[in-house]
Amino acid sequence: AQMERTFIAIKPDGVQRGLISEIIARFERKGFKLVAIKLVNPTKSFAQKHYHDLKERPFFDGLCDFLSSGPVLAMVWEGEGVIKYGRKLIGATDPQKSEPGTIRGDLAVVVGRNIIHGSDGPETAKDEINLWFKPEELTSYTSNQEKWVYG
Ligand code: DAT
Ligand code: MG
Repeated sequence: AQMERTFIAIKPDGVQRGLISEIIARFERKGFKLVAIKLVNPTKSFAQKHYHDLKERPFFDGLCDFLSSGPVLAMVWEGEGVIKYGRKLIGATDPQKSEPGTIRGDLAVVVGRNIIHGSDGPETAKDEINLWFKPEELTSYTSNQEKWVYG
């Protein structure tokens, strides 16, 4: 299998709404492997680093206030195609446009409170994992179900 890793975060709204287990379950049941997880309170300047690509957008300041408003569940998930398929599980940025069956489609209503973040490509996945996690916080292990998930 061509293993890759992606950064997934449950934003403060998802944590406060009690959706942690619901969201983790979707990645877990799919067959992806959790390799890092922690609950963190990002500062505003950290949020600005995370969202630096969006600094020219009108919603940037509010977005960074929001991300730094409470605990965020930061995770790294591993698996074949996990970057792209993780985005599929998450659904479109605007929950009004996310398909039913996706995390945002099923569990969120507005773009400013769309409960989850996922890296949008291999480069951002690498950068975001490095921003949120120290190397020693990332685990590496063989999951007992791998031979059944991948054959
Ligand atoms: P995504 O989170 O799907 O990768 P993005 O990277 O374009 O979407 O934007 C990051 C976050 O910024 C997004 O999850 C919610 C917020 N956002 C995006 N577009 C917005 C808008 N038009 N108004 C308010 N918030 C917005
Ligand atoms: Mg994005």
